[in-house]
Amino acid sequence: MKKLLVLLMGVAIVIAITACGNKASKPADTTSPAATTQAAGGQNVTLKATNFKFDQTEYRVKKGEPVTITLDNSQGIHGASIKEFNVKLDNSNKTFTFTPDKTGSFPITCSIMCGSGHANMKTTLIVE
Ligand SMILES: [Cu+2]
Repeated sequence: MKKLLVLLMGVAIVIAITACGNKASKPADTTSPAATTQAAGGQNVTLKATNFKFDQTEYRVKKGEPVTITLDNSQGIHGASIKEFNVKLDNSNKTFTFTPDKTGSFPITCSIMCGSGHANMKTTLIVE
């Protein structure tokens, strides 16, 4: 009888180890989509707009890597335009992704007549 018990326990241990092995392989599967997302992440620029300026005097990005640019109107209603890269953002089109193919300084201007400070509402995109 004792021998049978030992045998059953042995089988139980083998099953337990096998079950654990299956569990251990699952987290490895779930990490792979996250790694893919990171690789495709690229560069993110957020233009935070208030009356009547953007939150930074310049925004730096790298040439040849995708840039996702987002307009965040935290005060007033503004637009953002970068003519060189055909970027036009406003409240109905807040995000745009492009890949800068040249280096330099490119003006970012407000594209909506937002009020008295509109003409001075400018900043710069610097591509390095
Ligand atoms: Cu404006």
